[in-house]
Amino acid sequence: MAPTKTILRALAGETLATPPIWMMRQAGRYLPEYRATRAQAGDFLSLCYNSELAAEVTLQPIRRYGFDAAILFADILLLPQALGADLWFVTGEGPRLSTIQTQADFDRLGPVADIHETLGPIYETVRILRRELPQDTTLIGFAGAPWTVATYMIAGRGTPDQGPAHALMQENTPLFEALLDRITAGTIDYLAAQIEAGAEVVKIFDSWAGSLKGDAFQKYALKPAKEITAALKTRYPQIPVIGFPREAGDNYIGFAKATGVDCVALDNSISADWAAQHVQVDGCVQGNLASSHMVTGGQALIEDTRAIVKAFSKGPHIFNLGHGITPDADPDNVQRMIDAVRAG
Ligand code: 1CP
Repeated sequence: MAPTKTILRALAGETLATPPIWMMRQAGRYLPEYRATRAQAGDFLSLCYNSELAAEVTLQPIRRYGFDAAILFADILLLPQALGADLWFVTGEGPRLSTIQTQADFDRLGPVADIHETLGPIYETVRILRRELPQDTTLIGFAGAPWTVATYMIAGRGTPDQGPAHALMQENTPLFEALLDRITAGTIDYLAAQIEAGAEVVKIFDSWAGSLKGDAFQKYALKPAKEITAALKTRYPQIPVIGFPREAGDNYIGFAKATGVDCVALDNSISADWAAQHVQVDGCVQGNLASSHMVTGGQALIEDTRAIVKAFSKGPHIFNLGHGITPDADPDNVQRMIDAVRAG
């Protein structure tokens, strides 16, 4: 049966007169209603694991803006926690994890089969959302890509250059690859469980793909994305997969074909015209608007929004930002962007 929801139609390769729209980090600190629910939950991780409240913050931007898709409220770092890493968030700084530097550190991780014990509440959030979302809103599940997740597991925190992960890759390649394999297997099971619970699309966030060059990009960004996509397609051939190899540059070219993903999400370091010519030729694209426009607004926001809609108008396209909206964004600028997209 052909899909009827606009996001699913675009993902199936249809060119729509108006692109459907959602926004990375659409549930987040720029919204006063999110801040209120987060305060009620206590802290960020308690919010992720409280299915009722996590569903509530997922629904908030749908109620406010009527986006065409909702993205499950969770975090890419829940999988490492489910695999046995310690995880906590330092207010004002970001995530902290126990580090993986040695074989002994790796050996302390648990088996993939055990992840569902920790992640059960996330699947419950998905089930609540499928009941409560408007009929025409698509529910997107997600996970981090193995490389991006590994950068946090190795360093124990976010790093500007992913130095510790690159160092382990050089100095102990077998250990690095064993970790990547463990995360890949966990990601397949995690996304499969999200699909079983009701996710209609899944997205793989490789936020740090841009620091992998040449052969390393092939081995550690492209290959795991291909493995995850192939495993999911075997079990759920009708579920579309979105890949986001952020800042991949020329490696965006051919990424969809090489991995089997149905859509490639684009950051804003490349031009929409370039991406239309080199990436959209292979299928649906998503993204590209600089998230800084959500802070600064004005005529530049309207012009860039229109330019992206126009550049991608000859093929399948889902409107989105090039990266997550930031806490200092003005919620009114989000409405201005949506109006500019829908006004055509
Ligand atoms: O204080 C808060 O309320 C926490 C801020 C926050 C939020 C709203 C974090 C901490 N995670 C999230 C939710 C989140 N994270 C979603 C939910 C759905 C939505 O988009 O609305 C998603 C998809 C993510 C994915 C995520 N988490 C990524 C990949 C996408 C990206 O932004 O590049 C990454 C790298 C993370 C790690 C993470 N989680 C949170 C922070 C601050 C970070 C980045 C840490 C760092 O690198 O320093």
